[in-house]
Amino acid sequence: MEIIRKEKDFKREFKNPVLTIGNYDGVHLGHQRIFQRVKEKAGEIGGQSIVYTFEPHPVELLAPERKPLLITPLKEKLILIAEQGIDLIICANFSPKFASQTPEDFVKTILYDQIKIRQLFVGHDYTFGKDRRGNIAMLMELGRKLGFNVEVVEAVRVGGAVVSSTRIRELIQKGEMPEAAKMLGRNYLLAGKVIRGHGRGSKQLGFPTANLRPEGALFPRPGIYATWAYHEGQKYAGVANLGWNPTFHDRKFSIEVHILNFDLEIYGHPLRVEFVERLRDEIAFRSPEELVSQIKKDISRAKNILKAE
Ligand code: RBF
Ligand code: MG
Repeated sequence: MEIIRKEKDFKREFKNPVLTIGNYDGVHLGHQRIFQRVKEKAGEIGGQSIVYTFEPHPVELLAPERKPLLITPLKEKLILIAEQGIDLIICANFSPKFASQTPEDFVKTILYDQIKIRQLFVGHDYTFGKDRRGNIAMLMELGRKLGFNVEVVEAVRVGGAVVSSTRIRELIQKGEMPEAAKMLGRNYLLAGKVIRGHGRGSKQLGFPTANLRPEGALFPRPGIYATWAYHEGQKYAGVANLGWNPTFHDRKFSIEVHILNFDLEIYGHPLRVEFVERLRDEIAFRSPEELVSQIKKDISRAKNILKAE
């Protein structure tokens, strides 16, 4: 797998390129189906499988007030796409100049003249370019004219509902993690670095927490969660709290994870946290002791859910 981010690097020979284009925020089951089709086709014609995506998200540049919270910040997105077994990711810089191209020019000069695509796959609802003029009908027309195939990949449904990034964002923000996971094809996760908290978890409560400074900004609904944490390739069960620690009258929102069977100092280290199931709301307890006894119950429920010790 290779990632190309500089325009000068697109200017090379690709072998029978089979390409899909999209924002691909979430790398959800619908996206995954498209990637599988791209790989299959590339296999059939002995070509390279390519995902063409953008950074920043086009909406960020064109309509920042409507900018969605990303399900997967760039780094995460690239890792997840790479895990799909795609040969090459082209991540184009979505600049004002880039945005000023007409959809026809983009397809002709970049996809056709430069990359020389043989086959293009797009999602069922794909549109691009100014006023969304770039759409499936236009791509098919251009494909006929220039000489490449266009195939539309149908939506994936989970329990009758179409898998979409918008729906997944909603589920995450409602704390409905199992439902979000069904559409993502994986648990929702936040990746980031461990930062210093109050130190109160370990000193006062006996339940130390790793406080996460996440790369992304789409947080599950505040509350207590059963989690998996990944640190240096190891997977640990745990419980997380997203909230304001009202028992201690803290004001700052924090994301903290108590990792089970773990006693390393990991300030400054990268950590990934998967949110598996929401357990309850955060509450203001009358005393730290009451909070501690509730945390013990949270841990035992989390172990049950995660089938972990
Ligand atoms: N703080 C609260 O004020 N109310 C809570 O309901 C609460 N629940 C928690 C549940 C778990 C599993 C964990 C790990 C922490 C919880 N906390 C809660 C946060 C706690 O106040 C915090 O970890 C310490 O104050 C250290 O920052
Ligand atoms: Mg802490």
